[in-house]
Amino acid sequence: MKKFISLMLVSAMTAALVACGGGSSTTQTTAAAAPAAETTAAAAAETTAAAAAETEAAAAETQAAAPAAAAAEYTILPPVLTEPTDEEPLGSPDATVRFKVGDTNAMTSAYNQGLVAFRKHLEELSGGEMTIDIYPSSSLGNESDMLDAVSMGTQDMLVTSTGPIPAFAKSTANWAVLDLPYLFPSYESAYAVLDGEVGQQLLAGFDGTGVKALAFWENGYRCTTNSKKEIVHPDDLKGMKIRTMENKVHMATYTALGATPTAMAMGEVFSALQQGTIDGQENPFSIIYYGNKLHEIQPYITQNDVFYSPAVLCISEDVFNGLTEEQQGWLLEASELAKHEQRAIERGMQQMGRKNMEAFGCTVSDVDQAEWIEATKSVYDDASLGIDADLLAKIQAVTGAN
Ligand code: EAX
Repeated sequence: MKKFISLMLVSAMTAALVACGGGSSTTQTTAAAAPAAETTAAAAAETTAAAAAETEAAAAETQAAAPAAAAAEYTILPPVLTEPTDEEPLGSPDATVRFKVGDTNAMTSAYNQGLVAFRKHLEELSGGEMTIDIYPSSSLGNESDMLDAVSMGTQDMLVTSTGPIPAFAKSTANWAVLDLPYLFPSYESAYAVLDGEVGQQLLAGFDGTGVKALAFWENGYRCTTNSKKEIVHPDDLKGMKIRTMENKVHMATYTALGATPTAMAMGEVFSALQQGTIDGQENPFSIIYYGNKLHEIQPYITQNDVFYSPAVLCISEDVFNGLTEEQQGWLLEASELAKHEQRAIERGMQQMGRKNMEAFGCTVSDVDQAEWIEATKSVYDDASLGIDADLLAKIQAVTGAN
């Protein structure tokens, strides 16, 4: 069964690659100030081929709108529009070098489908010597505890959102810039920044902390859900208790929007929503629907895309340094290869998640984004958040946004 499932995933990816143009992926070398074409076109994208055509159209638009600033080279695979399966958490029993990887979402989530792709590459590259065992659904703890455990070497690896990173170490405090609302106007602009110089600078901030940050994966565009009423305008959030990550910038953003933010680890969110101690929360559809089934108790979902949320694949520095150079090479290569696939899986889940939640009977609302950008602008000037102005300027030079 496990073989069959991984074969399905591989063939979906191969189909996606072929649809994108003769087996090669699309590589962009320009910055993207384009609108979030994939989000608006989500409803129309029925097939991988259609999605590939859209990606190309978006790329053409991107080229036309590219600002002069230097941007990274990035690869974008078309979204994977195949429903995820419940994968086997444990890697091949024959592997002799195996790492425990923790995260906060179910096996059907974008993080774990990405980890399955990573594991496939790692097992193949190492000739079966290396693998990972996945510990999903907060089974090793919440993100900030896992980050600490990886830094102390008591846990090998994790995939985490940026949530706990600014507070993790002095040298990672500048990651707060990535949590700003409406920072990345499109997936392409996020990839151009994160796969470029700025991304490298941020990943290097982990050096010496006990954690090695391997690559930027994707959590996705975060949207608000609640149990009370339809939300279309920021004003509709007035007085609502919304769970955010334990992250100062996200909390300040929800305060600016008029809500009462309550910081909480993901593992506690479902029961807090169920008990009514909070009215709502915010996350990408891949997590709301596939990762944590929050739609079952949150009938109102607003596609307001407040934050583009990156994820990071991390390994303990001690564990990494204990590997041979060849093993380190396989690990790095697998994490880069899986990065593009994981992002494609996540983008597919954002599209499919919306449709599935509509079919489930949820009210899924769109917004006038300009209104939300205006309502959250003050967060950029909040001196208490410690946003690195130089880094912000570098990001905006690539995205073309301000
Ligand atoms: O990293 O806590 C959150 O809302 C995160 O998006 C989730 O745990 C995945």
